[in-house]
Amino acid sequence: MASLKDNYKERHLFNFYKSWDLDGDGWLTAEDFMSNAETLAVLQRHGKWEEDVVARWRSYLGGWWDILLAEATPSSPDFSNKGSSDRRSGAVSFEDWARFLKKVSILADSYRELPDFLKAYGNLLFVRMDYNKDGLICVKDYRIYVAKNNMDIMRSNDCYAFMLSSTDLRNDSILSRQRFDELFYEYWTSHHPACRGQYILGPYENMSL
Ligand SMILES: [Ca+2]
Ligand SMILES: [Ca+2]
Repeated sequence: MASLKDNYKERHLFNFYKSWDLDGDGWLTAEDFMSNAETLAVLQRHGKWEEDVVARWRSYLGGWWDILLAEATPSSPDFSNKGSSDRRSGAVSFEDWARFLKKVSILADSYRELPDFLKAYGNLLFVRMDYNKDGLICVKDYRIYVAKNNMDIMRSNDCYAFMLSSTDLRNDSILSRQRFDELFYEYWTSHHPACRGQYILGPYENMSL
């Protein structure tokens, strides 16, 4: 089922547009992050809008946005001026995002060394995915997560099975938090076409532009 070509770009394109660029204009902005914060706040309160909860999430994701903008835009010393003519200030393109992730893959050797906002995102993902709150991820948790996020439910069993190592199989096909972190780290950093972590954020579709 896994494609043997480099699926790195495909999964990151899917994630960029589906999870972050909420207005679909091809740029990540503070407004996208605020929309995301509001969605998460309402989800946390089971569909209710509560101003203090929304404010808390806005502040939280605002912090993520500040880190991303500082790290990913060409004004930082790591970037050349190439492509600066079509830049939007205060916005992050997919190319910026990809460069940021390349830097992450060079600098981080494990989950613990990922940038703080990606680790915060990992924590949030784990909490949201662990539907029955037992501190573990099983295929049922994963299926519910995939369904709730309008991803391809028909592929969820296969994608989950793909992520399991022989040790996970011996552990009743259940992912510990440590294994989740390993898969999450692989998702962001591995270019290996068969990297198990490619589905930890859910099944993705081909979005090659
Ligand atoms: Ca946008
Ligand atoms: Ca669970």
